[in-house]
Amino acid sequence: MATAAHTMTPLPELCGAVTAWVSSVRELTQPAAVHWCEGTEAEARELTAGLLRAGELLPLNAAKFPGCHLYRSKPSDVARVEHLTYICTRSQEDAGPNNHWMDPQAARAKMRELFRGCMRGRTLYVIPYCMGPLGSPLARCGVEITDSPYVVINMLVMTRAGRAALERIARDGSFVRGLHSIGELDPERRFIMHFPEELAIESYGSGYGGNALLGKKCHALRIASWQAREEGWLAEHMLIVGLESPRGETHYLACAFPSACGKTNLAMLIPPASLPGWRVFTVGDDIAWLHPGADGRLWAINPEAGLFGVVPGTNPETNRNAYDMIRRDTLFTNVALTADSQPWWEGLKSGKPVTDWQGRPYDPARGPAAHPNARFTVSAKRNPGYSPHAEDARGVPITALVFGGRRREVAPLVYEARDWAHGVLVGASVASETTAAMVGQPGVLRRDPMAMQPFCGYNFADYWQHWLNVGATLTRAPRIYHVNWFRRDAEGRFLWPGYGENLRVLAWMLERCAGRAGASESAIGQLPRVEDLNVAGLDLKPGALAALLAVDPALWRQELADIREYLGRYGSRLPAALLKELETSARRLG
Ligand code: SAT
Ligand code: MN
Repeated sequence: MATAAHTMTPLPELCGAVTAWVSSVRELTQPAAVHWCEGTEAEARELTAGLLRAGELLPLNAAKFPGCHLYRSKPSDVARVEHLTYICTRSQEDAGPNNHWMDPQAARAKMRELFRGCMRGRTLYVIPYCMGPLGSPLARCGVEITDSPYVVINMLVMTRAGRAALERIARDGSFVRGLHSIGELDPERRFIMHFPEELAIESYGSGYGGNALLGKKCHALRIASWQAREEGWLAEHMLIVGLESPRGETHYLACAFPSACGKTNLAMLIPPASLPGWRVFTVGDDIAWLHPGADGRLWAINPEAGLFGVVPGTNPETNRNAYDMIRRDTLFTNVALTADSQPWWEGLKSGKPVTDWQGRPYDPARGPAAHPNARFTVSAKRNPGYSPHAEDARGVPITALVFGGRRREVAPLVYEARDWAHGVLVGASVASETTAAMVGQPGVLRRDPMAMQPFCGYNFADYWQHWLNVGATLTRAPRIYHVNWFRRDAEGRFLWPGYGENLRVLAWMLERCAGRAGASESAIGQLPRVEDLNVAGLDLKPGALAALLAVDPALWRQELADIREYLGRYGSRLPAALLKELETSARRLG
């Protein structure tokens, strides 16, 4: 009997549409070789070995960090570049004031010139991938072409990539086309272009994360948000977490926070010892695809298969599971090194850096040892809390949706929206201080609706209308909440301990959804009273909880005026229902 290897069809013969596209890209980019990714472990090992031989990957201490490697980006290529990211729709209005826009023909022409001959002397890799469980009707596929083997080894972890994905593409008959080249890694010749009307992405000049792993933000959010509107679902920048209560009930929450605001930590939350009986399961840590189900509920899948998480701050106290998870078979990007080649980062609380993220002798005068946006890439299966339902084809049912930002004042610890339409306004009004996940000044407050400001592939006004439309189809819609873990006192100290203690807030939400927890009515929604939150065993400063739950009328009048001004930028396309909700809140504030 022939072995499987003998009978397997060569990848280029599986799907004519993919092969034709690869041929045209090959002609344009002139690579020295073409490699179709099978997606096997042996292939990943060979690619890793090649990168090690080329000196592009560095081995880490094999006794302490088996199977782990370090990659160092170019110092000018360490974060997403929103100012170079474009949505190229025929009509500029469709991209909206929230996106940079370029005419699709002009963008194609510009990119053609950049891509022409850019892979000479390099290998062109073809990565067929599936976002979501391979057998799920909710999953969607794409093909990334890249000349970066570092991108390939990331994509092999972050997505279901290889033969099985290509077989599904051949069955589906459609796929997102993502063309990527690192080019010269020159910030002056760097563009991340999206063509949602053609389900296409073209990215040139960066090798970093969201700019280059095209399955992630480019496909699973920008292009997918467009597909989702056409097909009646939502593609969101949300983690998905399952909480099993001491009663033995499991509920799932989908929570949106801007990049580097703790999504991975919340998705992998460790219950504090003073809250016995709770168990936490991770479904996803960054992206959720939410579909209305036949039962009137919202069902979620995680389109990703791995985590691309922020390293700094990870230690046994902040996130024990993440700390353990990244001690083997993990790819580190832009961390520092100890004398015995262990990875090191700020907030690790042990060890000492001798080499910084750029490979120089560590000198504190030059800034942090690890880059603040240093990342780990690791399979979701390495997470000890990975949900047994994370790969369910139909997804998991969502009990509550949570929006949050990083704000030192104004936003209380938590509040509950009055209903779905008010919840859409709450999501649309999210504001957050910028972080190291994007190029630019960190710590600047900006509007980041639904944490999707960098990721919505079309006009936010149409997106909010789509949210309202989806809500109207749900007979058992999730309740909607807003949280702020980052509120500070007058001295600038955090009022809330965060991390595992956030479970206290999530537990209140679940009790509210079950009709068991109290709240007090405020102009902006329902807030827990001090007695409604379980703070047993929590060492809060006197008055801290009251300060965390305070809604200052003067600050909120200003906040609502800012929100009105912001929403006004969307003109006549803005759904009237949002303004109506805003007026209701304003009237209640007086
Ligand atoms: O660079 S990524 O987009 O992958 C990470 C993030 O900013 O959320
Ligand atoms: Mn993210």
